[in-house]
Amino acid sequence: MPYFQDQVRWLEIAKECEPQLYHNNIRPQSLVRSIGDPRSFQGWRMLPKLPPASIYQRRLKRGDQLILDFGEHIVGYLHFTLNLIGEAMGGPLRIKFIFGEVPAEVCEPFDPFIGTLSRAWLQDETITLDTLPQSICLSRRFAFRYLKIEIMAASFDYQIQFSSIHCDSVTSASIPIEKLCNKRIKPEFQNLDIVGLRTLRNCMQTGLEDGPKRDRRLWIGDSPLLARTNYLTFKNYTVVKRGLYLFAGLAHENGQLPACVYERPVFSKGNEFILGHAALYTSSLLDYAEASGDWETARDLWPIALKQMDFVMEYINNDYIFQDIGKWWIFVDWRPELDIQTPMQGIIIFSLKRLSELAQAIDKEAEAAFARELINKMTIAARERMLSPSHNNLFVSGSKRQISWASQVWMILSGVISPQEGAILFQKLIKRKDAVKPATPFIYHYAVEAMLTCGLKELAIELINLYWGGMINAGASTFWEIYDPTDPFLSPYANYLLNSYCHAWSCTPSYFFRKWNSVFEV
Ligand code: RAM
Repeated sequence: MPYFQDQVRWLEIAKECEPQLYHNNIRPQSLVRSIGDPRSFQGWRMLPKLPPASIYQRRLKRGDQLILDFGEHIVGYLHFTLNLIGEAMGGPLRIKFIFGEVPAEVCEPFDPFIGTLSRAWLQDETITLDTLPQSICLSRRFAFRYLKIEIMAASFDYQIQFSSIHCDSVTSASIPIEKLCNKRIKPEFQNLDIVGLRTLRNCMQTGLEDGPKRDRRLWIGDSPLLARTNYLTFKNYTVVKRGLYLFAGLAHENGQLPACVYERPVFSKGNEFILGHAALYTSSLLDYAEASGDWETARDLWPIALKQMDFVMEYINNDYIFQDIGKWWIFVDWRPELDIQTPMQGIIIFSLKRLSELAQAIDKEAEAAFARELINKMTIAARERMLSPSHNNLFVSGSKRQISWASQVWMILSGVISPQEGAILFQKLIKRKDAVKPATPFIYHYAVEAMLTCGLKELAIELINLYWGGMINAGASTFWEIYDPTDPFLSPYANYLLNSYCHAWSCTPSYFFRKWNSVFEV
């Protein structure tokens, strides 16, 4: 039984909002050679070897392999034509395609496999052909920059030769990124902008995907970041609306918003529930209405935004402090040692404030009246119990009184302290070697946002250059799911090859360059 009587209608709206896909043929830019180099990201780099024409001159036999570089990260379908060199095929041809977002994926063996997610996320595909010539399109969509082709088996009496290879790339972003680049920003940020826009473009499919390699679905926590960047760049409001309705229409039987949703083969949901991310839905809804002017959607989906606060309340103890009672998944960052109490206190205060703002905008103040008192009490409690004089007046979290970036950032963004106080806090934080640092662009995004809110322009610029710029220096043409400058192999999934190297929650430099344009323009 659906919890909300409108769920079926909501799914109908999600269906109507399916965006058109735009296609573009992308050809390989060069034939490259991989070089093992401990100074390169994850130990590998590519040397441009030969111009693209040489791909079509090579005659290949059993055991041969090629690595093609498409020049930048793309998402789409591989098409190729293979010809026979020889009289006839004495035996079938077996050929393997390995797609890599980063060099290591085409240089390191996938097997024997270790990892906590499916081996099938690693992008390799083997086909067997009985006759040649043939023109083929691989049916699966791939996300890649590098393509390794291995001739696994063929009989001695023939060779093969490619006469064409291209990727039919797809996106629902209708504007070419070259047209969107913010020409007014300083030259040092131009490339960051292009990579941010490309990341978002490649994640914009018939829905917004968190990563086109993995997970190829919309996660509720990622969606506000890509939506905000989209409003200021591609301006595809319909694809965001589709996501908002999809989450609402697929609500669990107790009214909880699912943590992620799938579009195919039919609309369906994952069975997870992430408390803080569900609470932030209200903020996404308000962002959307403000950006698009579509307040009707905000009114329509108000009941589900409000309902999420029931689950939040269970986690607030009598002292108005967030207490993890262990019922649901709490995600703040991919850092296992991170204590989530203080960041969650901030996320909830922030969400309640956004709920109040939304309520005010759509005349639902009476229904959100409870939020006002809660915001005040949780704010006072945070200042009294989490701001620690014995820790140089930084916020601490949990029984071990941990100092982390996530805690300070969410205390600032939730307004528990003023921007002036936040500025002092940050100056102290950056000097603390013992503070738990973020692992993902997800939390680095909020760190930059908090710095800009506190007027710390230089610090924000430095962080963007160091973190997102660090990925570009390591070879990124799209931004990654996870990046730790001190550990290139860091992975939440016990295998860095499973990481997504085009991940939508990392596209936000392009948002900063427009939202806070005066900081970045010449
Ligand atoms: C991973 C992905 C996704 C994120 C969740 C919490 O699967 O990185 O983007 O939202 O975790």
